[in-house]
Amino acid sequence: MTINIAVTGAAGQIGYALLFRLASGALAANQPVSLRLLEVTPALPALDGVEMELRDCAFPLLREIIKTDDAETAFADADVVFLVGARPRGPGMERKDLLEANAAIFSAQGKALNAAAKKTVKIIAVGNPANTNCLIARANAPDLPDSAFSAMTRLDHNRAIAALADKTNNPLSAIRQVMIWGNHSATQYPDLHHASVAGAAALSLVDEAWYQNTYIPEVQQRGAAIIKARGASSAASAASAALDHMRDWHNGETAADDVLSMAIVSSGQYDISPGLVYSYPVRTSGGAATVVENLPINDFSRARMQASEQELIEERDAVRHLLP
Ligand code: NAX
Repeated sequence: MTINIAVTGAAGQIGYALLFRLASGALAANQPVSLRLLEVTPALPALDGVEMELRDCAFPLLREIIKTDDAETAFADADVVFLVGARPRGPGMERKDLLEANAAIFSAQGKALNAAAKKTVKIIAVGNPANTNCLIARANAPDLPDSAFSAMTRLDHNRAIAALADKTNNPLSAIRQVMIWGNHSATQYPDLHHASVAGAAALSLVDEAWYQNTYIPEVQQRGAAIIKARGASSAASAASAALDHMRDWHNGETAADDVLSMAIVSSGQYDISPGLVYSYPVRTSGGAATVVENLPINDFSRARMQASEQELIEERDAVRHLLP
């Protein structure tokens, strides 16, 4: 059966890195793909060019490309939705202005998802501020379950694994149970207290000062470092992480000795305020993502988890007047 995949912001740089992999069948092996691409009206000509390139790849699984500036058309019968398009911070824009501009976009898209997507849809918010954009879309889609919504911290998770493998001189496959808590922002908490490297506790292999003063800030600030080096924000790695997130959720089975990081609608796990879109350690199975509960949390971790929660509460409160 064809999988209907909607991508917003499809003519942007993450879109450009994501669409070709989706069209090649990287999300669901051997499943025919219908791509539904949403853009703002002025970007539709650029999207025509992307469509030409997609067609020129002659991907055998790519059965249909729909380009539109209408959200309901893009989300009609969607199985999987990548909410990538968002308003970037413009000159002189305050954080609050940015939150409000995105609240308008994600309210409208939440309503369109509610009206048009399959009830079994899986949605990932990538566009920033990703967690709060997801919360806004969720609030505007009363007929969809909480479990339909997620926001991306998989790029942070992948960065955290890669940095630990590098530091300990081990292959990526030796790393287990690295996790990101909280917001996809500089308050995110990359937690190594449960992580292992080739079976040994990660924190027994690295210096505590390195973990606290180098590793944590480097993972938190990796996006800024890439902008500084490349003159543009992460695109290929972000697209790759979005694909990892959705592939594992859609039809992956997380190993019993590992976790993934995914921001989901909290139902209060680890005493986080219910309703916030908060990144947790999860395992996926049978198309569902479940928070890994009952991990012991020490004071160091608790303080960082709460600081990120506090930031998410402030973001939510800044747009509360726009929520239904
Ligand atoms: P670009 O500016 O290249 O592309 C964004 C595209 O979205 C543009 O083509 C724009 O026309 C479109 N767009 C804007 N409003 C729209 C709307 N209402 N409906 C449909 N399309 C709309 O940005 P890009 O580099 O692709 O990044 C996209 C988003 O991902 C940004 O918000 C960025 O901050 C965010 N990121 C999130 C990451 C994460 O880990 N969660 C990491 C990477 C990235 O920074």
